[in-house]
Amino acid sequence: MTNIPIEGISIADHPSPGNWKQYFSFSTDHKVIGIQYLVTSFIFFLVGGIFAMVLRGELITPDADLVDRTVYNGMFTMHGTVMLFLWTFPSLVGFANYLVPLMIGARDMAFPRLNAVAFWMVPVVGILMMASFFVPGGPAQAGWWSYPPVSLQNPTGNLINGQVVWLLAVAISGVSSIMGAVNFVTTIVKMRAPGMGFFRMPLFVWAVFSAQIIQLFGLPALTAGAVMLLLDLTVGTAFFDPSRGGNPVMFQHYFWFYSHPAVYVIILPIFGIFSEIFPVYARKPLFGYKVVAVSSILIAVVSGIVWVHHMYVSGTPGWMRLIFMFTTMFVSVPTGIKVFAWVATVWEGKLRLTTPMLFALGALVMFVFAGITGIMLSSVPVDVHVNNTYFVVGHFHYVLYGTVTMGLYAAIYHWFPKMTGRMYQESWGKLHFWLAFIGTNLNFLPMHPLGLQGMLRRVASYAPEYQFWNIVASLGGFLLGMSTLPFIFNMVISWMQGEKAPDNPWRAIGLEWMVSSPPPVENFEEIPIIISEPYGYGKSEPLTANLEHEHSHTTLTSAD
Ligand code: HEM
Ligand SMILES: [Cu+2]
Repeated sequence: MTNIPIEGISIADHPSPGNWKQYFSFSTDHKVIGIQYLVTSFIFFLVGGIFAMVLRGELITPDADLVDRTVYNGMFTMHGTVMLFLWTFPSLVGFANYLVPLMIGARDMAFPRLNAVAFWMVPVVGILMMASFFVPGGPAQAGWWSYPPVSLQNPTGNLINGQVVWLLAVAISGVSSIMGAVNFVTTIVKMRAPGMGFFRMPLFVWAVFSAQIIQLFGLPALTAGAVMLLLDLTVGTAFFDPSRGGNPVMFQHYFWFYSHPAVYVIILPIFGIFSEIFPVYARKPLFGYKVVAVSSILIAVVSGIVWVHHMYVSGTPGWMRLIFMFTTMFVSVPTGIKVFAWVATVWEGKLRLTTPMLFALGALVMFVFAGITGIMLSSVPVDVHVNNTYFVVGHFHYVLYGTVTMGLYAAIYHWFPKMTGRMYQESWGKLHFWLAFIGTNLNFLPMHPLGLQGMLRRVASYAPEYQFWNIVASLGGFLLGMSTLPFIFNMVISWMQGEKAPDNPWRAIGLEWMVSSPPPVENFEEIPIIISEPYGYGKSEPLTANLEHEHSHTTLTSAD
């Protein structure tokens, strides 16, 4: 047995899998940390969801009658913040943690302790965010992007106020993400098993790699912007305060220089999940593997030069708007290539419409829709018209719910047997899918006509003619809220007493499916030697030279 030393960890650090107490400990096992991220972020997803229910409750009627306007402002700010910083980012980091070492044939991440520290900062961020409800004046109210001068207002005059707490939390979350990025990039570059060249890496690993490179280059800008805003608020500097000679538009540059690429930090791993899931349930190799791999990197690079599309109406000169309009439209090239590759993969495949596949297909359909409205928004004349309206809210919820959250669900169901050693209930999974799919469209489709008719975002009241579509949207929102119930029920019951999962229940090809469910503490008894490309469905060569090939053989030889 080749024993590859791993910095700072020994078997003694890892309690045996299946012991629930380890999830509350400072574990350095990437699999424990992965599940810690996933469960923590899901709890915050529910919190963000409750805020969403309040928003939709308020918007059933044209008047601001359910909650006070300031409460409404706090609610949409915290809803957006929690959903982004405490649900999508950490849950994807959770999957990356769990899967990357397994998929590249490593025993753990490069820096296991750093990994654990990065994770434990997430509950700190969450608790700070929630604590902001209890400071005088309540939580931040300036929207998830906290533009000055609104974010500099500090109506209560207290030094400790919701906006300060918000900025602190965002800065800590930034530090945690930078730690994670260093760890992922090092792990993927340095810890791949023998034979696993870059062009033999699964596409989820490519996606995480590209996404984490964005984190490394972009996060310093956001963190700097947040710290400067914090200084303006607390010690009286005037970087962004126009009344004292500061430049508020400068903040928008700091913010979007990171936060546009950040949407790719979120979406790239989802693309990676699509690329893992479609071949398994279509029983076909992924179409155009190399091109899909390279387009992840291309998306990451181009995403760095499009940020001004969020600032078309911030006094940006015409020539600059034109340049950024073209760079933005260019992102659709590598993205379109991927969509084409997935469609070609499922095309004429022998589809198995299990829950993960349903979620992945549903998410792909909604991504295509979001892509169309996205290209519309990239066009200056269209954006000038619908900027700050519900059209934008509709567009990004098709991305963030329709694609990202649905894609996350696909991943949860797909890897649930591997992570827990138990099977989930298929019928509950399908019920969950249909409720979520119908709910998403009912909730977010009406936002497009509303936006085109001129309904502004971030308002607690609106003109009566907008009421019809708002009622439909609210019904969809409540349906979405309810759709989480069969999911939670399924996960809890199945984890406790589901049927025992075999090592490879989906007859998938990949290193993670060649080890037991759940995998042993050190992942691989013997480090695998990779001898073929991933996604060899329907081909006959085995994936590794040394591990047991039984699973891959059964998959490869049976044509189904
Ligand atoms: C049941 C599910 C959801 C419902 C009903 C919902 C509803 C809403 C509504 C009504 C707004 C607009 C508030 C306003 O402008 O007045 C909003 C904003 C937002 N939502 Fe959601 N949402 C849901 C899920 C999500 C998810 C899953 C994410 C991200 C992963 C997300 C991210 C955001 C963001 C970033 C904003 C912008 C906040 C701001 O304007 O600062 N939402 N949501
Ligand atoms: Cu953008």
